[in-house]
Amino acid sequence: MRIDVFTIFPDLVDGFCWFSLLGKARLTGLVDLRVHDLRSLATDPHRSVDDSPYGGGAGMVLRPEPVFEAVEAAEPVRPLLLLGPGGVRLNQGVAQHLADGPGFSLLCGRYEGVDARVAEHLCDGELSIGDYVLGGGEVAACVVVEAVTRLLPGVMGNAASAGDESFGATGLLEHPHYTRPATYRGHEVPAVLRSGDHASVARWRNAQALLRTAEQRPDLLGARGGLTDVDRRDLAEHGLLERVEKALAPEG
Ligand code: JCQ
Repeated sequence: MRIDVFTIFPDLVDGFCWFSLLGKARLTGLVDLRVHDLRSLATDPHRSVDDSPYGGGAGMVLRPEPVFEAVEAAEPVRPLLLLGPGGVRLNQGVAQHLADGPGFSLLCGRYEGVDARVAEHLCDGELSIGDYVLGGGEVAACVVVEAVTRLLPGVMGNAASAGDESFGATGLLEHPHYTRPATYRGHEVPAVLRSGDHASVARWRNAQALLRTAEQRPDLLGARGGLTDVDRRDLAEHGLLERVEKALAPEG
């Protein structure tokens, strides 16, 4: 997959994206990530990329020329998405949609905003990572690149991991995880996980995932269509059915 990122802080995005499994995926060629400096084609002595807003007001606006010229020179893979709080909200479905395609590009906004002609006449859409304002789109770009690339076949170490987890096939939060030691500061790992009974472990994990989701993110269970007969069975086996139904009741 090819990804192009346009930013005035290329080292920040490129550096982050060399770490961990994403860095490995770049080394093996699974991910062709190209980070472009918006200043590289600015020709004026100060290589400025911003200017004051027409109509007045505080702050600066990212100028159209360096952005159009950097993008046209790179011929990035489309869609080109402008990162900013006004965009389509990133979630696991959006990440999967991007992972299913041949690639995409990201433009990192900065200052008080980006000249509106960039969004209207250069970009193909806008993408947000949440309802808060950042100083610039660079951290948001790292979030999008990581969320998408880890879904690519071969990027994660274990092929099953990506589908097993929160918001994967189940649409639930994950069950709790434990590792050694079996007792830490008096807190024990649940006995079922050490029983070697894989079917029991699977039913316990489903019950725990349902409990966590019902109590912390009941909206996710609603979106999934509520409890199935199997869910009710697994919860009842562990004495959790009433607690989960209470958490899902209209009053919460
Ligand atoms: C991304 N949620 C918040 C900052 C202006 C497009 O114009 C701007 C973009 C930014 C950076 O992005 C965010 C953001 N998702 O703040 C200012």
